[in-house]
Parts: sequence; structure tokens; C-alpha cells
Amino acid sequence: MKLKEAKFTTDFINEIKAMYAVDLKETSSLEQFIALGHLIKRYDADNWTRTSKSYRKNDDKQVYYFSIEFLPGRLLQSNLLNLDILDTVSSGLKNLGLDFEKICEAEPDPGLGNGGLGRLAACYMDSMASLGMAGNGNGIRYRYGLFKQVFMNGYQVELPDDWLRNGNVWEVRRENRACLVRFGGHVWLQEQEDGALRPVYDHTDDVLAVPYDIGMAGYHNDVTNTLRLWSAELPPSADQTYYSQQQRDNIDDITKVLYPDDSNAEGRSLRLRQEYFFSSAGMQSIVRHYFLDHTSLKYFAQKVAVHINDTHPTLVIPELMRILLDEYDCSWDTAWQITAATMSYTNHTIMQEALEKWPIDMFKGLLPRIYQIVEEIDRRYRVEKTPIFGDNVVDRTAPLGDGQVRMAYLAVIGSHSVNGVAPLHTELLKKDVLADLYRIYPEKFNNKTNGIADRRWLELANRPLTKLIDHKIGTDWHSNPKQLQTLSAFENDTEFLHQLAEVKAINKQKLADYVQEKMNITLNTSAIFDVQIKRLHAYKRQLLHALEIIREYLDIKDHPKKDVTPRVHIFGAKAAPSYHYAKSVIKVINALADLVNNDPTIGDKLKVVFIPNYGVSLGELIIPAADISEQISTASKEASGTSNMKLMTNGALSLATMDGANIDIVKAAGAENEYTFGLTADDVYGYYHRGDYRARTFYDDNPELQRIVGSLIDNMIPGITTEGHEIYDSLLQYNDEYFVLADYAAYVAKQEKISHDFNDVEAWQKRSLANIAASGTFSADYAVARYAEDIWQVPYNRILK
Ligand code: 26V
Repeated sequence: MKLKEAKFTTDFINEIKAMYAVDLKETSSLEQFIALGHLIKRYDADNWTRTSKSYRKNDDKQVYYFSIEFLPGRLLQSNLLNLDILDTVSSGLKNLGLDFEKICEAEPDPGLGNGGLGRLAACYMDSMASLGMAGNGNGIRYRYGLFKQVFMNGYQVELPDDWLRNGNVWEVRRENRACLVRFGGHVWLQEQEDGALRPVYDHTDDVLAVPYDIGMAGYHNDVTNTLRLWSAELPPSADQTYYSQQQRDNIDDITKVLYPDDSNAEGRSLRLRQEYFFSSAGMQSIVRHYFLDHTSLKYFAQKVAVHINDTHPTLVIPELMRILLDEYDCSWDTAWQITAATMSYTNHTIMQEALEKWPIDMFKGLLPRIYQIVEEIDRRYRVEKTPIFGDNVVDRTAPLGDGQVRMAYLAVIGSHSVNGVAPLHTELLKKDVLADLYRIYPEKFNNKTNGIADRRWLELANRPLTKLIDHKIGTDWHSNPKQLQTLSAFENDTEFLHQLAEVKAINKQKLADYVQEKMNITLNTSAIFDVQIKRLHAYKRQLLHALEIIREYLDIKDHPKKDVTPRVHIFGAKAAPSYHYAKSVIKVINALADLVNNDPTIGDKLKVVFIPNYGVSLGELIIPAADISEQISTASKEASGTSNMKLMTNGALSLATMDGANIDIVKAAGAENEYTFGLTADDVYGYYHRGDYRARTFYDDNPELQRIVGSLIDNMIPGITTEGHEIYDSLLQYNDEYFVLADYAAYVAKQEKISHDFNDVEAWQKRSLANIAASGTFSADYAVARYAEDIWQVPYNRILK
């Protein structure tokens, strides 16, 4: 949009006056942010209205991306960037004597997701709008996001994330679009006069789903799409006192708090209620919207694509069946054909224990009508497939089995497309996790490698690098990220390589300032910034990184005169509150940090910082400052990873196993520009197959490893008596489930090589440049375009070069 600075400052001052009835100088940064947010939302209102009108007028096919998590990060700067008014607004505010950065930081960062899955959904919303695609998000407006993490005595403590305390400037409450969602009660089928069977409900608990819409502005294209988040409320009733406090609480609880991903899907009834709540509300509103302009269901699947982001929204399948059967009198066959043609499903995890399953008794009690439909899906599946594939395979893959509703199987059976999120992951789905279903429906399976929103993770997060790149190759890459490849022409331009190093130094200083202020730890910015940022999980192996820190510490202690390349090890990670082992790893790393950081003989050579409360905003600060990107999951376990892509595009070199999208990153940037090590997925599966992994052998054969692992239990690290033993036992007594000891030596060898290579600034920056230049292919724009072409069959406007 076009905006003159003078108009903006007048508008802003008026907004402040109207909202707070005080002079600008008397307002806080938070108030300034809120006023600014309202103003920007108003600036964007025309685009938003026009976009939805134009989709309707052209009868465009709509995509609905269903995700139980959206992790959008702060929206002020990205809205300003996408609306093309970032410079005007920041300069206007500066000229009013205000601190733009402080205003941006006053915005709460909505933590409505756990990690990669939720952040991916948010990146895809940005890309759909930026491609001019009719893409809608559908999720939950949690009253409290993922807990706020603080450390007390090195232990993680969880505090509530009250992100809505001051309201959400970006949302619009649309009570007139609310839907009723039914839970519990009894249901039976009653014959109607025309002979049709109709469900009759008795004693159900009804919940009102109220949508809150957030505009998703596209990049410089005047398109604004909608992210719709549902909130649970009391249904309107003539007499609201009819509800007991217990009933009110039960309704409030549905959208009160995001569940933390704790690697084991636990099968909690509230979580199932959350899943049906937003699946049903979303599906009802889609059908209602479709019938605004259509009179028959005939074109439904040509006009609507519903995407199931992991199994959490799988109930859209039986819910659409319910609507079509019960409310539109469809035959089963027609309804099923429409449903499967509409739905597509992405799997995000290889871990068996994370696959969602619900006990049938719980499911039936909570969703009796939906259960009847799932039963019928199951029955027909068995009838159709048993003659071809036999009892065993069909039993193993049917939606109902072992007394459970198996969500992933239901998702595959009810969708026309099933995809993994990196080539290796997709192969493993076919070979292992969903192998039987792959035999039955090979045509459904495909790969869509994840992508990231470069505009947030490079253009906004790393302004100095963006400026440097723009100066060198222009700005075409902002809308065509693959153009970053043209940077590789400068790989021998030593002046440019030094400029890259300067940019990195600026970003490292910014992070160091933060660490100084918040943690009172002084970082040496000429040290290697070695970064591992992701949820804390055993398979991600933060423990392996911790063992390396112990090794470096002992090495300095043993050889005080040795010339070492200084290091700063930087962690960011939340552990699920009930994930005991993960919390022990946090405690150990914090204890190690205390030991190392306060040892005067170590000085500047080694520092360890575990930055509390990792999330999108901290990611934006840490990622541009990274020299090394630790992507060290046990091969085969990390479906894709996306922090690997964010770090790559900011010039970090990967220290990586051949897992998830690391494989593709290495391929794109060239193996000579990364540090890869360790067992491959085939090696890991080989061990499983033969059952002959013996962690103890690796331990027995390596005296250095014995000393390092031993230091977990010999009081070298103060304050970790129980945690140290627990981890020690996980490695030696319980045979090291994630092959930490098997990969230790190879990992250390690469770390030593890094320490050596880092000293050659030009060679290092050349490899950093190779990473930046190759990173464009991991833009979410391309990923979303592939979804649109191969799965959703929706058009988009922007031409990607
Ligand atoms: C599971 C559970 C189970 C217990 C209740 C809460 C909860 C919340 C989320 C999850 C699923 C986590 C799956 C996930 O985040 N997968 C990640 O997806 C990323 C995007 O595709 C991918 O890059 C990561 O490799 C993958 O771990």
C-alpha cells in the first residue's frame, strides 16, 4: 500500500488520543504498540475485505489448513513488511521520538504451538497469502499458549503464558459466525416419513464455537487471507443461569490451554475434545460458506480442499461425513467420495509412540455420532479390502483395532493424499510406519519437503545481512528466494566475504548484549557460536552436545596452555512438563553451564548458555548469530527439521546427521560446506533388525568416552546427583535408545575439525555463503506451491522464477 509518512504520524497520534485520551509522551510502549496495531489493521482492512470478496466472486477453490497449532510469532513487523510500509512507519515513529524496536518488543509472542509443526503452519499461512492463493487457516484460540519457561536452580519451571491479558490487536471476533459443537449424550437413528434414517440426540453437552479471525497479509500483493481461531463459549440460552459452574468450567477448559507435546500421545479426553471442537466448527463453517454460492454438493471437492496437519484434525473426515449424511441427506457413497476427494493429510512424525490413538470407550462416550460413522468407515474398509489383502493386513490397518481409534490410519483411508515432510521421512513412512497402508494405497503417498518463510527468518530477523545481499544482487530474491543462488558468483570476492563476517559479528554482539542483560553472562563474540535450538527430546540428542561440552572442558583443564578456538554453546529448548528425562537433561546442561562459566581457568575459551523460554522471538535473535547449526538427531527420527533451514539461510554451517531435511540441505549446499557424521537411517534400522546394538561396546572401547560419561556421576558437575545417574543409566543400563554412544566419536571428530576450520575466516565465510546461496530452495513459497499443484489443485498468482 502507499502511505506518506506525514499521514501516518497524524493517524497514529489520533489513534493514541482516541484510545487513551492522553498525550503521546505519556503512553507506554505497550500502549503505543496497541494503538499502532489497531491502525495497521485498519490500513489492511480494505485488502482483507477485497480479498475475500474476490475469492467469492471468482468462485475460487479454497484451501483450509487445519492445524491444532499455529505459531505465528509477533505480527507487527511482518505485517508492515508485507504491506510495504515498514520504512515509512519506523521512520515516522522515530521522528516522533519513539523507539520502534521497543514498540515491536511490547507485542506478545503468541505461543500457540509447541515447535516445528506449529511454526510450519504459520510459515505456510504467510506463503499462501504471498502467492495470492485462497488459503485459510483453521485452529484454536488458546487462552494460554505453551508455558513460559524459567529456570530455578537450573530446573525448568513452567509459568502460564497469559498472552491475551491485554487483548489481541490483530483479531476480529465474529460472533455472528459462531457454530454449535455437540459432545456426549445419546444418539440413535430414527426412521423418517420418507424412510431415511436421521440421528436423534438426547442430553448432549453443546458448546458454542466463536471464531476470531486474524488477517494474514501477503507480501506486496494486496492480498490478505484469514487465520480463523475458535474459542469455546457457553451456547446462547434464554436463561444462562441454567449452566452449573461445573458445566461452565467444562466448556471454558476446551480452549483454555495448549497441550505440550510430550512425545507420548497420552490419550487425554480434554485433548480429544479440543480436536473435535475445532474440526467440527471449522468443517461446519466451510460447508456453510460453500452453500452461500452453491446449491448442490456436486462441486464441493472442486471448490474446497481441507488439509489435515498431522493427525490432530483427522476428525474433519467423519465430521464432513456427518454433515453430508445427516444434514444434506447424501448417500454414504456420495458422501465418502466427496470427503476423500476433499481431504489430504501430512504426517509429521516417525515415532510410533507419538501416533495418536484413542480408547474406543472414551471416544464413543464423547462423540457418539462420530463414533457410529467411524465404525461404518471401518466396516466398509474391511469389507472392501479383506478379499484383496487378507485379514492380517486389514486388521493391522483398519481405523478400529486393539480397542482403539487409530487416527493416522483413519487419516490415510479418508484422504486422497498422504505426504511426509522430507524425502527420507516419506520413504520411511512407506517402508515402516505406514507400510501396510502404502501397500493398499500406493498412489496416495507423496513427499513435500518443508519450507520456511524467508521474509521472517532472513529479511526481518537479519536486517544487516538483508541489506548486504540487496546491495550485492538487488531485491528480486525477496519474492523469488531461489535468486539467492546468484550470490554464489561472489564466493571468491574477499571483500564480500569479510562483509559477511562483519554482519555475523554484529548479530553475535546483539545476542551477546541480550545474554549479558538477561543472564549476566559475558560472551566472547569472536568465539564460535554453536547453536542448538529445538524442543528437548531424547531423539534430538541435546545430550550428545552436552557430552562434547564436557570433553572441551576437560581438554582445557588438562591442557591449560593449549591454543583452543573459543566456543560459546547456545541452547534453547522447552521440555514437556511431564517429560522427566528431558527435564533432567536441562538440569545437567544448566549445571554444566554453572561449572564452566564460573571457572576462572576457563575464561573466554568456553561458555555455555541455556537461554530460557525459547520461542519464535528468541529464534529471531539467536539464528542470525549462529556459526554452527546443530542438527544431530538419531538418523531416521527427525521427520524434517526446519530450524536447520532457518540457520542455513542465515549463514550457519550444519553439524548434522543424515536425517530429515539435513540430507537435502547437504545436497543443496554441497557436502564440503557442512559437517556430517554418524549412523545413517539404514545403519539404525540394521541395528533394529539384528537387535545387536550394544552401547557398552562403544563405551568399553573408548577411554575418553568413559571419563566423560563417568563425569555425570562422579560429582565433577555439582548438583546433579540424581539427574546424572539417570542419564548415565539411560546410556549404559538401558542400552542408549538413541545411539548417542555409537555416534560420539564421529561427532567429536567433526567438532574438532570445526575448531580448526573456523580460524580461516575467508574459507569459513565462503562456506557460509554457499549455505545462504543454496537456501532459497527451502522457502515455504515453493513448498506451498507444490502442495497447491500436486495436492490441493488450487491456483495461485505469483510467478515463481
Ligand atoms: C504430539 C503431541 C502428543 C501429545 C499432545 C501434544 C502433542 C503436540 C504435538 C505433537 C506432534 C509433534 C509432531 C511434530 O511437531 N513434528 C515435527 O514437525 C516438523 C514440521 O514438519 C518437523 O520439521 C519435525 O521434524 C517434526 O518433529
